[in-house]
Amino acid sequence: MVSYAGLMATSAGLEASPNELRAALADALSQMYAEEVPAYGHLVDATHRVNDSVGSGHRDSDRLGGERHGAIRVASFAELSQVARLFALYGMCAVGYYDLRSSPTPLPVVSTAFRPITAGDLAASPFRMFTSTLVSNDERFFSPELQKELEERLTGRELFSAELTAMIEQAEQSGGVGDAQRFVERTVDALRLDQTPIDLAWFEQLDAVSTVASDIAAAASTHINHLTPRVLDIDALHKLMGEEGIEMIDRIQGPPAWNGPDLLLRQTSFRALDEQRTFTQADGNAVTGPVRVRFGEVEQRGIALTPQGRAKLDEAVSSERQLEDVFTNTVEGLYEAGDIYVEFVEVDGETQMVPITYEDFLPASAAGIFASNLARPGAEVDDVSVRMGEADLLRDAVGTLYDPYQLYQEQQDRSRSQGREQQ
Ligand code: OOG
Ligand code: NI
Repeated sequence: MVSYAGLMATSAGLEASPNELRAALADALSQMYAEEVPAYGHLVDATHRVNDSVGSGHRDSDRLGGERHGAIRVASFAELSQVARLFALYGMCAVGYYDLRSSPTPLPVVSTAFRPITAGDLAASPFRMFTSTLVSNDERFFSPELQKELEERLTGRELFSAELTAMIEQAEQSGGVGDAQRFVERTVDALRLDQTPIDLAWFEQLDAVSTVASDIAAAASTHINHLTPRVLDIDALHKLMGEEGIEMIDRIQGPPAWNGPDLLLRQTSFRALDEQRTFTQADGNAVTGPVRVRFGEVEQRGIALTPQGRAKLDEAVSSERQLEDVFTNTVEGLYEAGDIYVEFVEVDGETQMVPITYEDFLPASAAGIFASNLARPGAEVDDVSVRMGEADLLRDAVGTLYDPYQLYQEQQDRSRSQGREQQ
């Protein structure tokens, strides 16, 4: 049994706000995942140690303790729309479109991230969920026979219990979720790894296409596949975890280290762990076997780049040039060059420039995100290998799909006009 201090206080009669619910969900998921994947608990502990040793001067210090993201994968756009309704009650909106089918290792999914979108809501709890949807009708991955079988097997699959579904409907009608603690618990249950036996032949058929396909579509439901705390010094964390016997992947992904402020997002992970699952064979007998579907990840978040800054970064990385060659290494210089987003904040009567933190993800493929102009339908696509039909299906499923660049730009513009009003 878990209890969430903030929610206990509000359950006396007042409805919990989406910000309170989201903070409670982040906590509850973290507790569940630490129980089920002990190395994750170790990672969170090491992250806090590194953050404490870096000190309290960081612009996001206040929110770091509870900051993390999770990831889930669903089997269809219909399932995505169920998930979107659930996350809406937690104040999480769909932001960004990532087409992972055109990445160097093509995966049969398109993704978005559910997250809070205003500075105030991010400060209250920045919890976000990277959410991928299987594109089961993409013939580059699935033969016509496999497509047919996927459709037959997945039609009618329910990700949520009847109780959670009823709570969502009730909340949408009344504007509140009622028993907040129960709502959070039922949500955690829905996102926990399901132990229903898996049809072995079906699993193997999908696994031959992609391990992502078997994880999504051979199981009875969705599950959190990793949770990622935010660390201020990922190089220190990587070293510390190695010393403490958790084998991380070798590389830190994202922009290379340089002598300027942190940009975008740098991430590293520990390998998925073997976990025993029960499979059923064609003769009805049960066998156990290992699957690798859960892992741990940690990330260091930097400043949000403008489209121009992003293009410069991608160009530097692909041509193996140092970041020092393309960027000025100060916040002021980066802003003046039009490479980053900042906020203007009044401190002791003086206007200060504070960088805006990157709240999104790095698509495995730059093509997907640059080719799609997210919030505006009918955008031109210059990469014909990326089929844009799915961007529209994803947008329809989530209701409103926000463009990350537009959100950062609006935050910057708003802070500038507020500054002017005060003068
Ligand atoms: C999601 C992978 C993406 C990240 O941090 O970039 C992600 C998945 O494996 O389902 O979480
Ligand atoms: Ni992640």
